[in-house]
Amino acid sequence: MKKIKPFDELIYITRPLLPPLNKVYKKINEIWESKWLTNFGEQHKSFKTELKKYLKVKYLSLFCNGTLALQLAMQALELTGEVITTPFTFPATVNSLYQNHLTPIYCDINLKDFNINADEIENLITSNTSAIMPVHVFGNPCNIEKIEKIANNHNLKVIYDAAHCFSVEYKGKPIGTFGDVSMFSFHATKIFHTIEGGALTYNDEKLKEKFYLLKNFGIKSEEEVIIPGTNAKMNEFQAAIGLLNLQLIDEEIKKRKRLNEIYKENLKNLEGIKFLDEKKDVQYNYQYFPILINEEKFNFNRDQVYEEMKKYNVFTRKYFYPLCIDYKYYSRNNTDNFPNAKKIVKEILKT
Ligand code: T4K
Repeated sequence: MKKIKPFDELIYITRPLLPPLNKVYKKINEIWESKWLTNFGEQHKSFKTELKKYLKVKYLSLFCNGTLALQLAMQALELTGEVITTPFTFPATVNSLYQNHLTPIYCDINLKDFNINADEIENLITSNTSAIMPVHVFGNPCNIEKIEKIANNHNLKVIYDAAHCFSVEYKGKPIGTFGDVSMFSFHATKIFHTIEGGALTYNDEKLKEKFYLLKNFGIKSEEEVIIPGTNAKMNEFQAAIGLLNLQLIDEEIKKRKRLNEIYKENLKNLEGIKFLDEKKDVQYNYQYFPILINEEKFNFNRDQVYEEMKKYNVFTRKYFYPLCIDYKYYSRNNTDNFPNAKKIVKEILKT
């Protein structure tokens, strides 16, 4: 058998999209000239306009990161009591509920796309439930129709954690147009980024002012502070990187689509390795390529593959392990209620 040499360069799960340095210098120069570094300057204004067009959404507000955006979305929608969400996600989703003194009620995921199992949501609704917060895990849209129907029937709000979903479309509609609010993360590890950053998209104009106040200390004017907001503004440098990366994103998605095809072609006949099927009515962004490793069939378990790949300088991740097993804010609930999530966190490997 041919011996494989370790890669000379370290291969990480993700590398940030980097615009050409000369263009970055030009942008910094513009910011310097303007002497306006943060608090809704020209870069912020242009980025917001361009991004809104790109994402094809009605309303959009920018934030310094996705986590604070999510926390403030919950405040703006005035959520109370219990929120039904998924145990299979990054800690930011669930932590945001705790930050707002809301109780997460975990609904198990389905094994097909690792998203919340919409068929189980209704059983978890009580008189204390105020919202559903699904996550479109790894850029795969949830069962949107069913979730919206349940929300309408029970008068619940829906906040989608769309952190992985930049530019994704479902049945020809932009993903950010569903639910009451969707949150996008623009962290450096995301396919589209502003170093750190995030956005909320929504259809209700009334939320626009609320988001502005919540991220800007609640200041309405020089002489009026009307709510106890925080500081979650996107600064000019973040917005400038966003503008530059918007010029690169379509090419990047094409590149990742091609890589996805190459992975699939090479892994398709390996027994014990499974990857996600593409849904016909989704336009993906190909940000991640998660695989499931079935130890019995593959002869090695996920952790062994993870360690072995490190020897070749390939650094995969076990997202979202060990969250719903070890993280006390999950296990405090009865973890027997989400067997599928517990199974997937032991088999998943992201490249
Ligand atoms: N909801 C969901 C479902 C999310 O996945 C996230 C974030 C959020 C909410 C919250 O959004 P933000 O507040 O972050 O906007 C990373 C990211 O920090 C996090 O944003 C992301 N999800 C999560 C899935 O991944 P870590 O702890 O795994 O990142 P880290 O530092 O280990 O980086 C991963 C790899 O990327 C490294 O091995 C090397 C490479 N890397 C990383 C950075 C930061 C680079 O090559 N360059 C870099 O600058 O969380």
